Amino acid sequence: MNIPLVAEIVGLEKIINTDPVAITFFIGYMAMFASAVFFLVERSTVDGKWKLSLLVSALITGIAAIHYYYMRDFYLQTGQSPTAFRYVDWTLTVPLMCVEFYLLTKPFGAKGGTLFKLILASLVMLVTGYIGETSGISNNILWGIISTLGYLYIVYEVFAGDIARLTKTSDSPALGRAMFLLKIFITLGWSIYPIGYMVLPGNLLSGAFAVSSIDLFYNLADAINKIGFGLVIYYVAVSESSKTVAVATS
Ligand SMILES: *C/C=C(C)/C=C/C=C(C)/C=C/C1=C(C)CCCC1(C)C
Repeated sequence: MNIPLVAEIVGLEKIINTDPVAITFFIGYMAMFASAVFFLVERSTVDGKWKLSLLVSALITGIAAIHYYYMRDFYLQTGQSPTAFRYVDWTLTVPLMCVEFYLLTKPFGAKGGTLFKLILASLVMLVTGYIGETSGISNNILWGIISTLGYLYIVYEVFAGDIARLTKTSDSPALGRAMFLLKIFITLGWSIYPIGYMVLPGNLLSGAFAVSSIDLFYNLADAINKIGFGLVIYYVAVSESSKTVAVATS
């Protein structure tokens, strides 16, 4: 049997009480879990074509909740979080966010090709980002730049490419408002990640922040982006569904 030493317990308690990174792992886990339950339950209150969008929101937050469950534990035991957990999570959830863009614009003519381009760009962004974070100091700026090209391509698609065009021709005010908010998420919200990356040793902002761990950036960004993104889609789904009810009863 493995009885922990008193010193170990005191150490753990100190981490939980005073380390902001540890606290954000806990909050992140609970918030993601609660959101997944919320989106799943609310699925039954929206119209047919929105049910899939809410299911995808539940998957995004649910996948993150499970990763946070493990990352939180690992962090408490070791004071670190493996880069791989983080990137496995993103490699599943960011393409699912691309699916959300596709589903939102599909009723207005989005094609599979658009989805494919978005997913490909997100994979380029994440695979090169992972190489940059794990391959050491000497090349992480270069890989970060390549990764940023993938990111900028997604921004381009949403602001000026297929997604923007379909939103414009959709004449749906709810979709217009949702896209406006989602644009804020992918520019301001998503930019937290490359900023966190640039604080890594050897990178452009190294030493600029007195934050010991890049995980603080990533935890905050994940909570904002995954839950906020899902709530925006929930908002469109609810407003579009109530429109159908209004038409049906008038
Ligand atoms: C739920 C997770 C999300 C929305 C993750 C998004 C991640 C990014 C936008 C990451 C971007 C990166 C760059 C643009 C350059 C440096 C490397 C990355 C992967 C941190």
